Amino acid sequence: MNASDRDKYFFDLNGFLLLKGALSAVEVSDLNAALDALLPIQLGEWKGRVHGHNFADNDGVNLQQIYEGGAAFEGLIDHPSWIEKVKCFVGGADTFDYNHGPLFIDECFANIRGPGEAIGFHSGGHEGAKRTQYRFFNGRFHCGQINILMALTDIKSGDGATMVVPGSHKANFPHPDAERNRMRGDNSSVDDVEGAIEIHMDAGDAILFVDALSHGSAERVNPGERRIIVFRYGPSWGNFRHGYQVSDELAARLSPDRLQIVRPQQPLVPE
Ligand SMILES: O=C(O)CCC(=O)C(=O)O
Ligand SMILES: [Fe+2]
Repeated sequence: MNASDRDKYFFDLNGFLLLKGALSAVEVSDLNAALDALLPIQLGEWKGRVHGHNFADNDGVNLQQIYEGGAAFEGLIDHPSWIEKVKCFVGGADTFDYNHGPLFIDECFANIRGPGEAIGFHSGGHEGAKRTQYRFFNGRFHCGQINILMALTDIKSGDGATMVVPGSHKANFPHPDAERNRMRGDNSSVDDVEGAIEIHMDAGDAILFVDALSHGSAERVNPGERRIIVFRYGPSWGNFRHGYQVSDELAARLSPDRLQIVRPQQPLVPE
């Protein structure tokens, strides 16, 4: 679905959109079954081309390069619930940004998080990072990184919901509560950051957000696990965040449109 005028207004205002029912119940159950087949995974372990990884000690396990994990994940590369919106917000049509096509996925992973786990508060417009920037110029969006964060389980109060400070993609100053926490040596807690809201989701919902938005997650306090998948899209000249590469097997399986998004350029070398 294309970005509507309503999408554009609220994305510009808040830095995110909640896409209700982005994935069908069948898609959610296929994705969970495909994840079950990859789990458990240890840090540093490879399951085919899917890699066990974490960002920090307490934010759960990531299954990096999840689009390598089977057909269920391949459908997320250009999913109709978000791909046209992502193209609109990354933008760049008819400019040098489109040199190798519309998009590139620089990171995609599933994350499994249990009780006591969370991800700390990070990002914000004040950082000025080019890679993750929010930009609107001459009537068009030109964002550096648009994330699609999909819920594979219901994520409600106590489940460790994603938290955002609406509008913080345009912030010029660090959040004072984050600064206070940093001074205390605790840069992790999002729960006591004024203006941060939990985004509750049903399994199958997705959050579209520009990475410049200040965000993190509440700590999971409920038993059981929270499952999400994140795909990060930027312009086609981007590079992998972690240095993973697309396998020849995946490249051979994908349609030209999907391949363009995961590997916009073929290496150009002498025969
Ligand atoms: O785990 C979350 O809810 C937030 C994940 C996050 O920080 C991201 O996808 O950039
Ligand atoms: Fe993040």
